Amino acid sequence: MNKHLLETHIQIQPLPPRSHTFHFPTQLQTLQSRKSFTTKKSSFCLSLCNNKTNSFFFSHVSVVRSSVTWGVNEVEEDKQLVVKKAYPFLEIEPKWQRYWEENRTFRTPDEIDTSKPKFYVLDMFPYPSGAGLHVGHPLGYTATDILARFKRMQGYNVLHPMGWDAFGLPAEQYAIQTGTHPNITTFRNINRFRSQLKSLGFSYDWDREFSTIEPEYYKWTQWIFLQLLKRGLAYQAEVPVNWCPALGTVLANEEVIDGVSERGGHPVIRKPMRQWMLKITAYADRLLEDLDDLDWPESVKDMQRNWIGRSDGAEMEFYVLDSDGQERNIKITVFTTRPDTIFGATYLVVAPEHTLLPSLVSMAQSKYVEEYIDLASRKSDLERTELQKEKTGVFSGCYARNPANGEAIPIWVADYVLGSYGTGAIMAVPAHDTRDYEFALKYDIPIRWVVTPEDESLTDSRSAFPGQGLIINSSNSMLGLDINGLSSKEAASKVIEWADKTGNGKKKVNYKLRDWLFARQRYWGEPIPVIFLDETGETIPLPETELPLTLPELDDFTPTGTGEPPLSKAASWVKTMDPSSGKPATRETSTMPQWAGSCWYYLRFMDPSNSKELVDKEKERYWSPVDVYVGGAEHAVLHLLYSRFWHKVLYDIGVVSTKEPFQCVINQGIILGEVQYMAFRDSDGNFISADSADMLGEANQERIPEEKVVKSGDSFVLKDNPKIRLVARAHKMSKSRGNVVNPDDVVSEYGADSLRLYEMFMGPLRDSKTWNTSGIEGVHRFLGRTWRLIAGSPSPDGTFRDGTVAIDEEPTLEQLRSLHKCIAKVTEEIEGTRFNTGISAMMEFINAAYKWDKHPRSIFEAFVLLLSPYAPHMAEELWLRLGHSTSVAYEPFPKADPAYLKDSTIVLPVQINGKTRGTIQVEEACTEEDAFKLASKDEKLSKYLAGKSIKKRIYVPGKILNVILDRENIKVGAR
Ligand code: ANZ
Repeated sequence: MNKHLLETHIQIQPLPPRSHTFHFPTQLQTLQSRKSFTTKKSSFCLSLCNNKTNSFFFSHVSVVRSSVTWGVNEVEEDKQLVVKKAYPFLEIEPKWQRYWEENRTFRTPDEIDTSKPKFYVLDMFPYPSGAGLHVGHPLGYTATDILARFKRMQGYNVLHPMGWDAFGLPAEQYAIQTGTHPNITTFRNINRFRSQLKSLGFSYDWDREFSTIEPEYYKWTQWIFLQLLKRGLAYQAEVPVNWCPALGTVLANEEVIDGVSERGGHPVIRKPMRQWMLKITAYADRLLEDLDDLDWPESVKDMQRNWIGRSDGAEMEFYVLDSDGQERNIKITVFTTRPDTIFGATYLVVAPEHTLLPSLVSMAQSKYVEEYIDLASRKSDLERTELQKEKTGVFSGCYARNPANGEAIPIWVADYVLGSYGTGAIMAVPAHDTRDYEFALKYDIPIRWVVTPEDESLTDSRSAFPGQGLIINSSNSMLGLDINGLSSKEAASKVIEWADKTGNGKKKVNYKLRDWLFARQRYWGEPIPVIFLDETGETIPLPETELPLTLPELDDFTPTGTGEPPLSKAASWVKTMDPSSGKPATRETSTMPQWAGSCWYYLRFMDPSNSKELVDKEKERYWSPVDVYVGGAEHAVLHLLYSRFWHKVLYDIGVVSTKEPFQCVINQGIILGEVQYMAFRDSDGNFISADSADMLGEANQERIPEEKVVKSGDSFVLKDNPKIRLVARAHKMSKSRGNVVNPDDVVSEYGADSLRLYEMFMGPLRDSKTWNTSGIEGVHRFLGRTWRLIAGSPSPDGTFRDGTVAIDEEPTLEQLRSLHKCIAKVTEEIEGTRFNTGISAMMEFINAAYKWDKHPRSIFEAFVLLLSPYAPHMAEELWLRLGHSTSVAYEPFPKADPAYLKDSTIVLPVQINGKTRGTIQVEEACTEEDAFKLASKDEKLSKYLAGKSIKKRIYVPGKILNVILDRENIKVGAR
């Protein structure tokens, strides 16, 4: 069991005139392991723990004259839990969650006043895994919740929904292992996720909740597929897949690790299979161009740009030669981004899967080429293109003619050229491409320099020069091509122009982006709404009226062994009939990939129960686009690119009104586990400093508990021996490291408001941060202080009374200033999604307010509203206690009054009988009476005023105070 901490609030009456030191009984200590505590304050707060019993307790202190006595009551864990917390969150949090649920406080009605502005704030909806929520989830969810609550209070119509991305591999794998139907597992997990989210007080409109596995939802996913099919954007092709012969199944990329199956470690090969593809490449340019106007992290935009990978270059034709050196009727088209280097092309390479290869290979070389092709089929594209990997290849036995200089150059087969990119063939220019250079050296192929750097000093014949420069050795008068002396750029244009004219090639734009492989040989996914006529094999899309095509019940999810998807086992479902002709037909048995359901869910939230349309047009026009979309950086490419693609198709067919789905995307950072401190020991078992331990292996490391560590300058050292430096490291939370923090535990120990506040206070939303338990204790203490300041201290038995300590009195200028500064800062920081600094502003306010004698209600009311997006449970309870009967959710968010934001103390000149005798520092809006009082107290001015009778005061606020004394006084003064 963890050592339990208790924060206890202590009030001392009467106010101690001087500081007191409290010595704790031996078994108690403060959080900082202090044995005593000194304070001048009349009330304070301590976090204490009992080292011996590890039990909870609460304590009270009383000051009798100058002696202090401690009373310590140890209590059992369960009985007094509520009493012992900084404030009664265990009572108020479930109470308000119930209230919100019963009153459907956060429901966004279907029919809304569309004259009001809208705000659509969305979380990337989770896959409900068996592990439940981890503390990383609430990071983004709290941020969006603060925005949602803030905007509601500012009068926006807010759409803040939640749902489940529920198809996917883990549920199916679990089904294979245990026989539990994925439906059961998925719903169980969803229920757990939902109740966890509710326990954190997120203001989702739960009436709009859905999951992607509901037929009412995937009906429309299937409908979109049919639209894609209609427009030629869905097609079938033979595509290589990861085939594992031993498991008899196709594997997803993530199930293949280093060429073997993750499960069982069996070899995996690439095997062509008939697959559904989506033509995302048709949208490559629009996906690229429209990125510019989005308010997304630049890094994400760049990742998308690289993924789309537009390359401007040319396709060049190389005629294949027969053994006599005569041109055959076959040409190899290569893609190059450097047409300026064509005179340096000393060989060609075709990918092992190039379709022309069989017609090129000479008899003598065919055996080697076949072996090589077999070897290459076992490697992934990534392995093949890794720069560090040694290049391999075989000679095809055949030559081609370089169109620029007429030379016969050898054709090689090498796997560093991919069949899936460009034309699957390259002109190799070893002098100017590092891969080609390495290959040419290895196989003794000529290297010809055709570009020189403009800066001659960069010339180095021991490596390739891949840069741009001035062209040399590049002229052929017979063919009419001379590019010598031109810059690379000019030369490239000239070569393209020449090639176009002579039929040797043309300009070409290529994309890295591939069409999207849209079929999975899996059970737990959306069925693809297509049938094949038994007679002719013709592909027939299901009529839209037949949707949804529901997933059949299946008890056996194991692979078929033939590569056929598990759905082929549902014989009565598979055998069907073409609804229009009545002819026997067979259903498609592959399902859609997990990405499908998450491609368009944000649209469905706008109109979740529409059975006639995917989304009602008017609703879509009002709510689109999503204003803020928050989620993990791991979705920077695929999910965001796929949904942008679908969105653009839906735009083209008039279903949506905006070109882009998500105006602003924010990636929340990762939460790493608590920092771990490692010490090193030498071979004799003695501690050695971390700087001298580089050469030691893991075996000599030892984890040191935090309490034995102190900070010294920039490093951490052993408390007992500061010469020993330690290594401090934070790791990703993982079960195997045992550093996973479960949000449920945090909620039961500190409350949801503390968790929410802590996750926002840890640091900027977008940064990665480390978990730190004392950090959560810090924000929990802040909430406790806030509570006591407004609701009052607990009675000696630890219970809190109803109501508040606020009084109905006009606030002072100082109080208004503190409040409005806080309002301005909190507002600005929420708008800038800098939630951590917003919290600091609230902490400063509470610190200032602790010094006040009186606590006007109006000040606290405004503060509670400011706090409410962050700590909504506490805010609701305090709002109620401040005398309100409705939720804070739709109360107007306080507005900062600029009048209180200026630092408005001024230096006011004071005249006595028209002569300036000194100055006083006053508030700009200071009254005449206050200014006069200050002047009378001023050391210099009091000499002129003390004991004098005043005839008149002339006060111009902000300008001057003139005091006219009685004549009598003048005489006296003159004497
Ligand atoms: C000749 C050349 C000379 C090239 C030179 C580069 C430098 P990106 O920017 O990625 O589009 N290439 C073309 N198709 C390929 C394939 N299927 N597999 C592997 N490499 C391929 O790069 C295009 C360049 O990559 C092309 O330009 C080609 O090599 C190579 F000094 O052609 B280059």
